[in-house]
Amino acid sequence: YEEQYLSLMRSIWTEGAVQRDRTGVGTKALFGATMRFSLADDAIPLLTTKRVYWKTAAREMLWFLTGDTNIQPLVQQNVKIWTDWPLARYRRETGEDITQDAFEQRIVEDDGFAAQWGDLGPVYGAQWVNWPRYEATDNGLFRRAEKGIDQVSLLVESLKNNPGSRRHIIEGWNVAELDQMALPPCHKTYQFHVADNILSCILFQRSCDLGLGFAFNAFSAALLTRMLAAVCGYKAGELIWQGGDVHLYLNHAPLVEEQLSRTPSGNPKLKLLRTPDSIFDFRIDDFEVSDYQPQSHISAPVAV
Ligand code: THF
Repeated sequence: YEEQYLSLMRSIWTEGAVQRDRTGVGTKALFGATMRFSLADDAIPLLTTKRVYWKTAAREMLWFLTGDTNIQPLVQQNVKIWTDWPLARYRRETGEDITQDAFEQRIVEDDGFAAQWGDLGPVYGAQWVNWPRYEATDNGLFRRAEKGIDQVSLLVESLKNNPGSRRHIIEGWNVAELDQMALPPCHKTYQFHVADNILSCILFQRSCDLGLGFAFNAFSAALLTRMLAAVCGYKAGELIWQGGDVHLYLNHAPLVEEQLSRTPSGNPKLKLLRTPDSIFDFRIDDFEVSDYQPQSHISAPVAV
């Protein structure tokens, strides 16, 4: 299954068009790609050609499900993959030349500081479980309703009660709020499908950092599918991954060259050790990865 990934990486590296992107780093990109990963018998798309810190991705997914958009609970768990964006804003707006470590320490220790500087705006979690609704007031104006739409709960209900539906969707692309987000959602649409008691997922991401983010995005979507299948009493079938602008950052050349020289090794498995009643009650210890003997980690800078 990992050959699909390596072959997409090779195509982009050899045939991709050089793009000047938002971050200024520059990429090679192709538009429109699909990969299919089986989730049957506990199979999980976890790259073996480099070590992927899957617990970081799992913690991030659990954080999305809480609806939180502040990085504080992530940093508390030593998950630092979202720090760059609040850190860049802090440096820009205060002019202070703070290190990442010092910034993260303040985020953890000072709740007021975290509230002011740690929030990413209404990103994934906010849209997933609290998509804003508006209600009319007596004077003909509209105000934001206290409770938004919980897409995740609605999804679980529809998967259980109306499996044949073609509307099993979680959408992150709230057009009206894009300008308030630190970053508009990359993995923006998840569609689920039930056939013969088997749950599958299509993840569409508008933009994919194939060298760094993909490993997380694919594992996370597979994990979410497994969690949903367990809670709804289905088996998991397939993750179909679709990308719009799929790119390799030009400064990821060492990673790309190294990873393309490696051969996939083994078929990792993911076990859910416990199935809570609610999709919101999974904990990190409920996830166990086995048969994972990846090759060494390859570090690469993240473009902010
Ligand atoms: N921006 C860019 N340029 N790339 C991305 O992958 C990305 N994301 C999220 C939002 N914006 C993005 C952030 N997610 C890592 C992993 C996921 C991220 C950001 C960074 C990362 O650095 N991973 C390293 C180390 C992991 C660790 O420290 O645990 C790795 O080697 O995997 C994609 O959704």
